[in-house]
Amino acid sequence: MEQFMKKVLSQFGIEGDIESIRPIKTGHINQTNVVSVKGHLYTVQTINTYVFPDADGVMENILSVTDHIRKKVVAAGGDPAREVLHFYSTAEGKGNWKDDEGRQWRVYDYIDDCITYDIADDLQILTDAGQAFGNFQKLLADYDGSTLNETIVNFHNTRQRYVNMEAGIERNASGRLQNALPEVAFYRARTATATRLVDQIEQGILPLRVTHNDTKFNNILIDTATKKPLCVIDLDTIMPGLAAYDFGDAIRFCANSAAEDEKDLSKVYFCKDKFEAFAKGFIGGADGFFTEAEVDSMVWGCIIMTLECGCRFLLDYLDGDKYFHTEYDDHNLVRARTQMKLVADMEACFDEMQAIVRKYAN
Ligand code: GN1
Ligand code: MG
Repeated sequence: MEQFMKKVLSQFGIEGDIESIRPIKTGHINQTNVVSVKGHLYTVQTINTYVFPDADGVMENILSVTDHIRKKVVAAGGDPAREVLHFYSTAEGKGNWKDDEGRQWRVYDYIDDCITYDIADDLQILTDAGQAFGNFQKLLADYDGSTLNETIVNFHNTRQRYVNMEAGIERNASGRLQNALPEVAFYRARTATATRLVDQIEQGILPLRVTHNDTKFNNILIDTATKKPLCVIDLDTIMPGLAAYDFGDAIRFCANSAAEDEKDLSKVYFCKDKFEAFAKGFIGGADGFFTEAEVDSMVWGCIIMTLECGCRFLLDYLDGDKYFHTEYDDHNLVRARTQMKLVADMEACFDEMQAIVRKYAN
């Protein structure tokens, strides 16, 4: 492992003996290690090529977008070593290197003295995180989205996600459909809702922006000393998208009372106070950046991103756990159920959520 890691690092121009290797287990997709060389910490990751077949495209996007953001951080007098990820390039100028077994590697500086949260309890941190994710869209407002590679085709096309779910039900590749009939019925009953944002893009109601598309609360690094957001990470899915995708996916994750895979559903509920705290930062902090139609789409985004993620967990369960890392047999089904509980809770307080969003938009 150590010898091989050394070889990987040397592809990116980093030489020296490895002092330690520490795995990080937070994400559901890529494999990550923190590696120390001459006292410097590097994040060394293999890109999951089942999820991201076009690793070149992923890294082209990331190198270019981080470059764009770095210039803005410098111009604003910020610290580019801590406020934006710094990726290393190979001798050919690529951000990824393919080994003999076909694994795709990338390396970036590990940002120390910060923390990520899986569950958010501090409302002030939520407001700050909302502002940071909103600001991320602002930083990329002048970035030409048409130059980005589509790293996962139709990633947040919830209409297509539903088509995929139906195909998975039909295939029943894992033979586990019988265990998931109430879940299938729940998601199916919301097919009309699921297509709403896609319809509004096609109707020209909602503008496409450059969005992050995976705004889980643990994709933001919080400075340990100041407790303020430092840097947005996990940039694999930066693509043209809707403001409501980033807002909605963040709420799906951070306004949950419990973990995404909590088995005891009595512990899982939608937290209105957390929703409000995040909305205050994301929408209130954006100072009129979002259009009227975008403001109106935000709560729909929360419900639709939660439905979408839930139906993806359900599909993966039916397919036999091919996409998301799982730790036990029903892990994806458990995840699909927590998302259902959150959707039901949000449906019940839809009007209140709308009123909160409007309050901060004005
Ligand atoms: C995956 O990479 P990670 O763990 O932050 C997934 C997201 C899901 C999320 C659910 C590329 O995110 O879309 O919302 O799991 N990322 C990809 O936890 O599919
Ligand atoms: Mg990710």
